[in-house]
Amino acid sequence: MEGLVIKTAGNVFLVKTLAGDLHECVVKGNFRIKDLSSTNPVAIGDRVLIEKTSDEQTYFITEVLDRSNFIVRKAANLSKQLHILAANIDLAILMVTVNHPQTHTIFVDRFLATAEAYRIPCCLLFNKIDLYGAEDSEYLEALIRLYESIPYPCLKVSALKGEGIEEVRSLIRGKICLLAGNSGVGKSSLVNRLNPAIQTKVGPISDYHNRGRHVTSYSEMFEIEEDTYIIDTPGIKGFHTVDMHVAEVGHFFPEIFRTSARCYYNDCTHRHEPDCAVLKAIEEHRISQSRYLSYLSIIEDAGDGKYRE
Ligand SMILES: Nc1nc2c(ncn2[C@@H]2O[C@H](COP(=O)(O)OP(=O)(O)OP(=O)(O)O)[C@@H](O)[C@H]2O)c(=O)[nH]1
Ligand SMILES: [Mg+2]
Ligand SMILES: [Zn+2]
Repeated sequence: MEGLVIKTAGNVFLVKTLAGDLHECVVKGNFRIKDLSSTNPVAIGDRVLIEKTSDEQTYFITEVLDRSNFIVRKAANLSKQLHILAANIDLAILMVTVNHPQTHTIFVDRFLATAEAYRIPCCLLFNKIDLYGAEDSEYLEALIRLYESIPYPCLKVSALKGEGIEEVRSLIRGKICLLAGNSGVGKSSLVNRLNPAIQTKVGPISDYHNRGRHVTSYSEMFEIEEDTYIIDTPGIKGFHTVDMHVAEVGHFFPEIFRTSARCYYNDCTHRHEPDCAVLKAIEEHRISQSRYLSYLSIIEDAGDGKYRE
């Protein structure tokens, strides 16, 4: 029987079959995914085959079907192993707040570049629009102009007041979505708003630096409606690519990538090279300075082992 893994707890996996039944499953024997050294063989979002055991009590996962994509973090155990956070993501949604708490563009751009590296389509959801004064709103509109030009779809919502929620609903319909964003931006509030039966825990923002603390401490897939799931991630700490080469970083900034076709050097890194079309575009304000600074910051990380030169 084929099913979808919607929850994991230790070695037990909750699988929803195509017929809509729920079964708790365990992994059969010494089961490994080829070419991947990960601490978990099965992750939420995996499509699996399951089989009933002869005692008719438990179900075994006998096979993990090919993944269209998956996201990883480094395992906590200091080894080189990876931990698969989720698989088969149709859409990554980054929730951003201009204020309460403030989301920095460098954080947004790193997330977008990472999603590009994983080949996951991405959109931006600007939350808490009910709170913004004139200055915040002006900044918000500038951000939307910037990101829509790249282009990343942008939506404005208020999870609290319900504004923009129907647009979110049609955006996510029929998809497995990853919902990410800084702590306190309102991810759990949005999930609860989309499906009030869920009522995942929402927390107050701590006063400390107006940054919020992590209320949601594990990943889970919430069924918003039939065939529509949201994975509410606890912040996105630890969500990074483990394999971004300096020469590749530009590939994950679509506007930089497009422009780089006109750079003199094929392997131009758009820093000091002569006849660089990207540097020229920045001078002429066709590529945003803030995106370029984010690009540089990822490249500069190559030194600390997070990304490789
Ligand atoms: N004014 C306003 N407050 C909101 C909105 N959405 C969420 N909040 C509040 O922001 C705070 C944090 O919301 P959560 O939904 O817990 O945030 P989260 O992103 O899930 O946070 P973590 O689980 O820590 O990652 C709560 O006090 C919410 O009531 C909104 O649209 N407007
Ligand atoms: Mg939460
Ligand atoms: Zn260049």
